[in-house]
Amino acid sequence: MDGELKKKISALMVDTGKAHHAAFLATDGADPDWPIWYAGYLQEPLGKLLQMSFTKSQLVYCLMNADFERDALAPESSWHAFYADHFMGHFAPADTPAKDKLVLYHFEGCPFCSRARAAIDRLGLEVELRDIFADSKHRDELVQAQGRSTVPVLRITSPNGEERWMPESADIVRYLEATYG
Ligand SMILES: N[C@@H](CCC(=O)N[C@@H](CS)C(=O)NCC(=O)O)C(=O)O
Repeated sequence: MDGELKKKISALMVDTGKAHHAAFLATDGADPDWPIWYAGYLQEPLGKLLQMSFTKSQLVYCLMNADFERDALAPESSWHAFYADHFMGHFAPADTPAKDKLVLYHFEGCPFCSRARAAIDRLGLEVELRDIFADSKHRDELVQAQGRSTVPVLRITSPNGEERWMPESADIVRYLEATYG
């Protein structure tokens, strides 16, 4: 997670806490509806830090969740750091987006395969090459999935394990260019 962003959100929480206390001085900060007040104060600056827009209701919901979770899981923790973690866990973009795993079934002397390999090189992609003549296991996998051994075929496995098999060199090149170009 982004340490700088966490520091900024944490500081914003401290600031919000102070402003709330000043607004509710008469009750020494006591305010049963504090999430509503916090949501109004946080809406704009938190949206800027996380680069997204929130409705007040979303913030009220998140603040209440953070409060329940902290009480249940880490009552001794620093509240502002806990809230910062909570907001980042739910809303900050991941540092590295999950990537599809790419495997190309091919063989050396195949002109259609060399088109696909050239696109992979041009785009600097990490693709596992499986030569169907160098290892009969690769050929068997391909026939099992496609019902025939025509190459090239690109196997795309998404982070959730979903698999897609793409034959046709022109389709493969188009797909790679469109996705990674
Ligand atoms: N239209 C296909 C043609 C692929 C093709 O003909 N591949 C040849 C090798 S260059 C092949 O695998 N032939 C053996 C077979 O079809 O089993 C493409 O562009 O990918």
